[in-house]
Amino acid sequence: MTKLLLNLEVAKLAADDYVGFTFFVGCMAMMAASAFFFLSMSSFDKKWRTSILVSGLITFIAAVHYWYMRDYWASFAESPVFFRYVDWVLTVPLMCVEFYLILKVAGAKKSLMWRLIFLSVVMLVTGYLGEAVDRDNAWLWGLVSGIAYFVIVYDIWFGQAKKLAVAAGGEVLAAHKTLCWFVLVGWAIYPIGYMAGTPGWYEPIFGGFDLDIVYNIGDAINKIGFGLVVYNLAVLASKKSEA
Ligand SMILES: *C/C=C(C)/C=C/C=C(C)/C=C/C1=C(C)CCCC1(C)C
Repeated sequence: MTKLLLNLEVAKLAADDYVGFTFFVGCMAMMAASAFFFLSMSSFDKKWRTSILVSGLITFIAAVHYWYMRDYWASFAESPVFFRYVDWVLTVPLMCVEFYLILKVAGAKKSLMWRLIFLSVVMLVTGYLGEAVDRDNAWLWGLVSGIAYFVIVYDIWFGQAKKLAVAAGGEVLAAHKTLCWFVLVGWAIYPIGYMAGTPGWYEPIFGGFDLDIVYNIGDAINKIGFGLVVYNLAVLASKKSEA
């Protein structure tokens, strides 16, 4: 009976619980961003609606996971590694889909999308193995994950995706470039969180950071920021086709 009552209570959030705080704010921010993307959808040209829908799905999936992660942290004061990676393995491939969707105007093929999705899944599965399954070899899994990450960076900055962006030109090229910066700089936040939260030679350098705070900041920047870049592209491109 006591247990049941406890489960129904709202968990306390201590004033100095910065991890709990970032989970809470992250959850709200993802919800707000989802409402924003979904409600704005109908104001765009048909061909941009799927891109905006995907932006909203990314923040919505994150909002649901943040709801659980916030609760998990409040209940156990432990890193919600499992929920974290389930969130990522759903949302990061959707970010790869965004690249494909905006480059479709220049004739992007599905093979480009699947290649990026495959690389992102390799990056995340190896990250999970290092963080949750085989922590003694975290540096090795992190390295493999990092290689997959660099191939993604290379592909979008210099590979086929770049060529398509150049062919599309205009605001598509500009949006592609901004998304490339998100992947190069924004996504580089995650390996810092990983090194802060797993054992390895890098501990003395990154040990002072908290894995969850770093990941939560990274998610807010990347998921909402990514979505806004696509939103901005849709605004500019829809305006143009009206004129
Ligand atoms: C919305 C969530 C996003 C954009 C998550 C991105 C995650 C990464 C780019 C993670 C990368 C990692 C490495 C490059 C090496 C260490 C292990 C990871 C999985 C943290």
